Amino acid sequence: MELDIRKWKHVFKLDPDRTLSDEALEKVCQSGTDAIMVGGSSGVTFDNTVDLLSRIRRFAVNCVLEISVAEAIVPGFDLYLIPVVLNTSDGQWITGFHQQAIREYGAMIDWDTVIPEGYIIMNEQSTVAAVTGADSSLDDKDLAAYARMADKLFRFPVVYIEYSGRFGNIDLVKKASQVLEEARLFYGGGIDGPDKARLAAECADTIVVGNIIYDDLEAALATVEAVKS
Ligand code: 1GP
Repeated sequence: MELDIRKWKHVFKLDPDRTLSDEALEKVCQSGTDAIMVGGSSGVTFDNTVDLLSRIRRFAVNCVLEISVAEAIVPGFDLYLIPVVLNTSDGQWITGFHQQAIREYGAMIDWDTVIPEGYIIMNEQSTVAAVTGADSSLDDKDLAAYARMADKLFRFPVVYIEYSGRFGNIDLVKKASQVLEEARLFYGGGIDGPDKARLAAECADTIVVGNIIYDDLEAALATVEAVKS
């Protein structure tokens, strides 16, 4: 198991608020993916996060939490990914919630396990865009500027281009990827099988596969092989 995110090509994102059978979870965890990311945009609680973590821990796979609400910060994950939404004017999603969580738990945090993500939300119809008030009407230059800002100004180790629920404009993603020098590019959104997985992996370092796990498990599993072979 490689805990170095710079080596990850493929990640499955599981939503604690959705139901997955034990059999499906076993296939996801044993698929050869580099990590399971636990996270969601709504309905994430401490209890459903603990429950999912304990089920995933039956398998030898990296398991990381992408934090969306402070109440659902559960100890015991390998890493904690902290989204900082760049394309919102709502400061709560940039520093507000983060400051409150650090005020509460700052002294207890093992900072070696914390990875900030410069988050750029590109699907205006997604739950995450609605929740964070993101302005997703970005052209190629806007997106590249956010990516460069994340990389060079804030030095985020990860830039996450999030199209959650819809496959993105790969030309835009490619242009953003070209300006990155240090940061890893995570891409997520609408990957529903091996073809889109390959397309996204052509410009992103790491692809994140979510929804399709719940809709078509075999197609989801095929995305691993597509980007690893
Ligand atoms: C969502 O980026 C992930 O946060 C994956 O997106 O659910 O559309 O695969 P999908």
